[in-house]
Amino acid sequence: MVICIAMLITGAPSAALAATANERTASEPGAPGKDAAPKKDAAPKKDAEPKKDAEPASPAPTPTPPTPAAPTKPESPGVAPVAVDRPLVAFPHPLISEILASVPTGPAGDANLDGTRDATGDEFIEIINPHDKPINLKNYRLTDKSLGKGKALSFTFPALELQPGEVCVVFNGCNATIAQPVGDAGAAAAASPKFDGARVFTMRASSSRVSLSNAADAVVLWTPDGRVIEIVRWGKVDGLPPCELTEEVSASQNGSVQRESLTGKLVAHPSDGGVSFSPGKFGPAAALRSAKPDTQPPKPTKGTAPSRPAPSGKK
Ligand SMILES: [Ca+2]
Ligand SMILES: [Ca+2]
Repeated sequence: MVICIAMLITGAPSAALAATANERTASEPGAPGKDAAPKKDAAPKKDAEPKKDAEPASPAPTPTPPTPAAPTKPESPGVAPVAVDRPLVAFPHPLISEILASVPTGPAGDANLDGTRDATGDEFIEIINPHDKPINLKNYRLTDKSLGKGKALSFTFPALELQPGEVCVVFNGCNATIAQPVGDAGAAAAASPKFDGARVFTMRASSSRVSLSNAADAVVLWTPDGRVIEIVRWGKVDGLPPCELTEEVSASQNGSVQRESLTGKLVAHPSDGGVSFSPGKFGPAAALRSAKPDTQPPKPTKGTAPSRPAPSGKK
């Protein structure tokens, strides 16, 4: 009675009281009303019975724990496979691995080892074969930002098969007398022991104006059919064609930029005893050179390598 009166007299508190009342009723055993209705809904035990009948026919799916994946790591890898990521350029294109545009001053700048430091003649572009198969450089072309127009820097390779990981250096060559063996646009030469066994070329630049600008320029690599496949640029350069592999490097180098790995960026060459370039030498490619694709076992596929050896008897 008291509760009823309160509900009638007050507004908001009545709701609270009502709620309390409802809760009380709901929790009270045997209370009629709401409890009855849900029971009706849940009541149909008939549904459960057919299930019983069906049980023998199709036993309830036992929650089968997924078979734990067998460890994919080989326990004892005999020979460590050469881990080579997908090259930055598609096969069969070469990849620029180092550029020396800013020749250091003094004797330390004699990159082509002809005994004289020359701001133009000692410039070089180093390329490698980043693939696991040989490539041929015939008619690939290197230019600067002028894209080979006019009397600007341009060098077209003669036929030369580069083995996987093999390095090739193209010196500007202006006023230079580079030690043999050295090739040019007419013909390639044998590997040069003076340059870490690389294939060495000279552009035979006819003038010191045919050179790479220290402040702003680009090295552009062209395919034999005239497509641009790689651009390395520095400083403010306009008019370069679009190219998927366009890399911007710092213009202010007193030395070269070299790739930090086969698939890495071009970064300032570490200064090794005061020498901040390394024509013909590209350490990361050594792994490719030592790999012998023909005799290598099939490359393990990431994550899916079977742990059990395949049956060897059956064909
Ligand atoms: Ca020199
Ligand atoms: Ca190098």
